[in-house]
Parts: sequence; C-alpha cells; structure tokens
Amino acid sequence: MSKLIVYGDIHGCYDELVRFRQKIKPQKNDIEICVGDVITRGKDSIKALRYLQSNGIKSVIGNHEDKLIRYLKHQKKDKNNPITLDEDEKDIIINLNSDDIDFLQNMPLFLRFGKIIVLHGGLQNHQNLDKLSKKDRAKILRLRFVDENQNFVSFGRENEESIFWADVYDGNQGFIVYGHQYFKEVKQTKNTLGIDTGCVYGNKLSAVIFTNTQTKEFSIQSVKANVA
Ligand SMILES: [Mn+2]
Repeated sequence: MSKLIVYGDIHGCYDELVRFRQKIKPQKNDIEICVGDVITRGKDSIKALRYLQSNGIKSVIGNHEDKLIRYLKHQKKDKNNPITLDEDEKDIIINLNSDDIDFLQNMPLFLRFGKIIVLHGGLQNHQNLDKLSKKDRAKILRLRFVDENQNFVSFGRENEESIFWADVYDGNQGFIVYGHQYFKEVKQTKNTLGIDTGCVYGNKLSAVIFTNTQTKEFSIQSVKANVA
C-alpha cells in the first residue's frame, strides 16, 4: 500500500531534506507533500524548490510563497509595488526561472487525502474548505491564534487569552496536518498534527507518514538540522 508522507516547513534546508529522504526511502507509489514555506530564511531556497520539482514532491502554499507570488503579480502592473522584500526574498526572486514560478503559482491552498487535510497555517471551526472567501484563504495561510470567541488574532496581537487554533479545532473538516508554527516537538491534538519543528532554526525537520489515510495511522520521523 502506498504511503502519504508530509514534510514540515523546509525553509531552504535543502541538505536536510535530501538526507531525510535518504532515511525515509520513499517508494515509487508513495505520495510526498510539503506543508508550505519551502523557501526563504534558509540558505538553499532555490535548490529546495527545484529538488521538489525534480522528485515529484508537491507542496501546499505557505505564507512565504504567497508573498512572492503577490509580489510578482504586482510587478506586472505599472505601479509601485506595495510589497517590500528583504534581501533573501530579492535574491530568490531574481533566481526564479519560469518553471519555478509555475510551480509556485500552482501550489494549492490545501490538499485532501481521505480524512486528512494538509494546509500551511490553520483552520477555524466555522471555515468550510469548499466555500472559502479570499479573506479565508489569507487566514488559512497565517492562522496561529484565535480569541475566546474563536475570532482570528492577527500576528503580534496575541495576549494571554489567545488560544492556539489547533487546541480548539473540532475536526469538522477532517484531520489537519499543518506547519507555520514552530514547535520543538511535533504537536499532536485530537484532530491535528503540527509538524514544523524549526529545521531552519537549528532544531529538526519532521515528517508524518500515513500508512492508511482512512484510519489515520501514522508515524513521525525527523532528522536533525545541520550544525551551522
Ligand atoms: Mn509560515
């Protein structure tokens, strides 16, 4: 039976990704997916992006890919670009070829496999993946905290009352595998699995491997980040 392998945020950690796949040894029929934020911050964003393409690995879109796509869209218009890039992002932009851009532009917001959903940030209980507004899409890429009324809390506006979305997600859309928020260890709740274990911050790269997407049987694997 083929497996579903979902990788946490890679953020340009190409060496670790290659080493990780040598350890996992994906088989031909296995499906490999990333939770987004494949690029930026780490040293080898372009290499990581091309490695996915040449190995048939898909990714849902992360907020960092979304930012670059929005930047490129604005570049086509005859106005000042409202999006400011840092040096790392500028460097990525000038090195993207047309295949890379196609690959980025075709990253879906979420992917579904049986009862499992892969997306970058998070989901609020009222959101229906089949009926999303443009605002919902932006939130799914960025969600971390909700308030006591389950409203989205913007980045930097968290306080003691803020609740991490996965701690209150009721599972109504399925079992969600996500990244975006760095945890030292994979964070598991009843209906979610957070697999960004901060490889780019020197911790480790993690993946969840489902042997059956209906029963949600899974195992976790990780590789340590390279010593900088
Ligand atoms: Mn992110």
